[in-house]
Amino acid sequence: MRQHKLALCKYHFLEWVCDQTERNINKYKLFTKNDRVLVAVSGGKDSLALWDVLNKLGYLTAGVYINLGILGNDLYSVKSQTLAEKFASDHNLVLHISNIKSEYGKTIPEFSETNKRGKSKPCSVCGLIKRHTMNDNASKLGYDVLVTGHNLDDEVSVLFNNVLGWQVDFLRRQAPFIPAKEGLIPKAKPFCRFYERETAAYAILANIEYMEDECPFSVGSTTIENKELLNQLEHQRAGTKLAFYLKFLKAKKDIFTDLENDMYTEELFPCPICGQPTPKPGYCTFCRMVTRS
Ligand code: Q46
Ligand code: ZN
Repeated sequence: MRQHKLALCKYHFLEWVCDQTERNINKYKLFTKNDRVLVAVSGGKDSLALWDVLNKLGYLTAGVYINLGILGNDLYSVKSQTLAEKFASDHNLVLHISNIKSEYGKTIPEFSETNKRGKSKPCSVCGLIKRHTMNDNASKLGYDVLVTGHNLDDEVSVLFNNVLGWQVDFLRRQAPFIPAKEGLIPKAKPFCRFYERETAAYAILANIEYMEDECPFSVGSTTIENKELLNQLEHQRAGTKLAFYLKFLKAKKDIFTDLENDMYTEELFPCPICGQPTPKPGYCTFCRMVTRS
């Protein structure tokens, strides 16, 4: 691991990932051993590796998997659900499953065809539905925190995009921990300091069976383009991505000096249908989309 100036054997690498995760959880005050932690599981390497690490560390975890109804040539949702279920049953863990088609009447590709948000690509509709459904599951089932497997490469790609567009509100809310807000459960990213290749190495070395195929809609996405650009920078100078992210977290405290009070600047109103906050009085974007489609 050039960026850390470390060379570890399999045993010590697995141990290092667990130790570093615990450090991140404590450093960013993500949750404690008394909290009920819901892991957002996609069937991919990051979320299953995260669930495995949290389980080994003795946290009280369960998983939530959302079947998006995305098929493509490799039956993406069918295979990824099977792998998430297999991991849960092999480790004797509870996995909650939501199915977008059965709950809201349409799959992600179908929503995207009938909604202007998704006309060019379903990712925008998909992101909105996933965020809503994850939050809904976590609060209805009484979990204390929702955790996701976002790694450093994911975080840096989003950060890069937010800086390019000077998306100030998004920059304000980009953090390893987002506290609760009325209608929103706290969210945490314990893997935010791990490079993607480290989470992949963990999943392989820990013998986790994960979904290797990417979602068919991820091809040509901005996230992937950003990751390629940032990989070139990292290749020229090891540690660039980690420094970019950590220096951002430090600078944020100077830029947004009122951050301690609230991560949200705008006034928010509860949606009369789902109760989740929305910037304008009335139905939230999710409920408008689902009731109209
Ligand atoms: S699952 Fe959904 Fe991703 Fe597929 S449709 Fe796009 S957002 S790429 S993480
Ligand atoms: Zn709503």
